[in-house]
Amino acid sequence: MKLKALFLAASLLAGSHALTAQAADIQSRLIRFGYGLNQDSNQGRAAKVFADQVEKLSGGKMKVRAIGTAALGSDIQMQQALIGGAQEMMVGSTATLVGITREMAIWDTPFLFNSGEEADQILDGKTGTLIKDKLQEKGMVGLVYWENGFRNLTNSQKPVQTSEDFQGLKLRVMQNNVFLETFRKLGANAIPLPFSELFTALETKTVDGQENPFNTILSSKFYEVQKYLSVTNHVYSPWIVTASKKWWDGLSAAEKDVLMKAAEASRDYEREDTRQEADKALAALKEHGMQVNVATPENVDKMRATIAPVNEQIKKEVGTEIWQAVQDELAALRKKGA
Ligand code: KDG
Repeated sequence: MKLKALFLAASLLAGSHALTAQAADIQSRLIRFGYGLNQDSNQGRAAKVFADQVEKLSGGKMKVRAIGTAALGSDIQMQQALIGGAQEMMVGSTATLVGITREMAIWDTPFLFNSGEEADQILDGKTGTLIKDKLQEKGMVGLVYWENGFRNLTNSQKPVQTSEDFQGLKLRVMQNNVFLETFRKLGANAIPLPFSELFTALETKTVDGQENPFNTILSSKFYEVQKYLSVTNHVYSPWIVTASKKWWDGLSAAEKDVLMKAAEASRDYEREDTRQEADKALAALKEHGMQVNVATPENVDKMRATIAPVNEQIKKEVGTEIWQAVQDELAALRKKGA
């Protein structure tokens, strides 16, 4: 009994020394964390969880100012601010990162994932981590992936039931060649725009439509300027939480540990929160008057066939090794029945 009590006292003492030491390695810091959606969105809620976790784990020394609605700039502008060291952190689309790390284009592959759970396994697995870590070569540090979600089409002109219905539709896409090519192949007039300009472009009919997960369509109130919603689930979009490498390299091991633990907690919260909201968002969009049609399996198959050549473009962009690694990891998962 005495040995156990001694052991317990020693470990508590060691633990408190570790905390004291760690606290000594943690400086008072203010971290600007930029994002593009509004604070009531799934992205905004998770940014607050990240901020709260950082403050808690650092004993109040590290404070995160989460700044939404692209107030610090578009995804691409914030990426440049991180690389230059003018901003500490952000969360944004992997799709807009392909100009910095071309391997991120693998996540733009239409119909790559069948479920969020599958996506989690691949993104958090060997190849997802390898691609995330490639950001460091370009001045950014990838911490964790969040879920943006499965993307669906909205427009103000007509229900889109078949591939033919895309003809002539002025469709906003993210600033990314794969999305541009995918919707051009479907016959749409694809127009790349930053997310921050999207609502106005829809409102002024500069574009007829756009594609985003139900969560974003709801939180950004696109239902106010879009009548038709076509459920296509044509691609699963990740977000990724990143830091400026210039800033990150100046942090102590203890400070990096705080940020990583907070990022992982925010990832787990965000995925759960996003999925719960997505289930309810479709019903909410109908209540807001959107006319919803679900693409039939035959029409999805026709879409897949029409855009299949895009896969060759992605394979060239990311390299055969990464392309095949993701295909093999998915096959192994599906064999296990993930
Ligand atoms: O900051 C907004 C981005 O997170 C962006 O990815 C949202 O999916 C999006 C889009 O369509 O731009």
